[in-house]
Amino acid sequence: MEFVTYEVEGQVGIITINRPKALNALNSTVLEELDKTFDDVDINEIRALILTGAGEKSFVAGADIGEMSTLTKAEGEAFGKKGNDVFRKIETFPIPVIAAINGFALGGGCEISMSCDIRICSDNAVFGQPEVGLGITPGFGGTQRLARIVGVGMAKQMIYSGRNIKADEAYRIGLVNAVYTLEELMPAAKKLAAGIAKNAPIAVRNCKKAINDGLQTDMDEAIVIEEKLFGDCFESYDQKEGMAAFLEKRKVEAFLNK
Ligand code: DAK
Repeated sequence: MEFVTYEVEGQVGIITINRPKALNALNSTVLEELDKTFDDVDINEIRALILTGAGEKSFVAGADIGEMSTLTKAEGEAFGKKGNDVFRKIETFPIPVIAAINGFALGGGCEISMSCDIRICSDNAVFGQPEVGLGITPGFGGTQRLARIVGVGMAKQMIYSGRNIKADEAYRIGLVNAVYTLEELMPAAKKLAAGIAKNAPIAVRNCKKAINDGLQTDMDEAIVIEEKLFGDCFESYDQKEGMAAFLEKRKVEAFLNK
């Protein structure tokens, strides 16, 4: 691949958007390669993913403005769909995805981080939805996901003003869960991923689905969604092993994803 790399460390996969000359901006090729990379992840082996950007300056500085500048309405729609399909794939991916945000996360960069389950960032990170200054609306889910994560009032302020915010403010409003120095960011992401990877994979997967699906509906339906996914864990090897280990006062030998 030209712009995306994928490495495996134990049960953790690390996906890096690697186009540092353009601050990892998302062009069509990056989006296609990301799509293929997620398709190729072995979800029987990998239990958590980290998404990050190459270099020390930028996670993703947005969709590629050069490529977008000449799009027709139809091409703009097709580009938007390409991005939205990848972002939705990340959001609904069966295993958790941690965004390790190492610098600029603007426009599509902020949006791709919001399609991940968990966001942590370096202290040089900058977040923003500057699209209105370019004559467009956020087009990769920003108007929807930002409001769900930080609340309607703050999302409207950020989107209408197009003002960037720094890491400390992103932390204060709940856009990221933690801030680290650049050097500490990847070790922290790997530690977090390893902490997820050691738990029962079917249970973690069902938690993600329960939270995501439940948020799309009212509480009565959401509770039914949770009940079904809770029930789905039973009779699995991992459920039996997890409970047996507790009752026998020993450590879990291994969760086997079955
Ligand atoms: N696209 C293309 N190239 C970019 C880029 C981007 N978003 N951001 C940076 N680059 C390139 C620069 O052009 C420059 O390339 P060269 O001139 O060296 O060839 C190189 O990266 C380094 O950038 P700078 O020289 O500008 O670096 P600085 O440190 O001075 O500034 C910056 C860094 C991040 C503040 C600045 O580069 C910047 O403001 N970048 C643009 C940030 C931005 O506005 N991002 C939002 C893009 S809009 C849609 C779906 C989605 C979207 C739209 C439509 N549809 C449904 C159709 C999404 C839109 C967006 O994301």
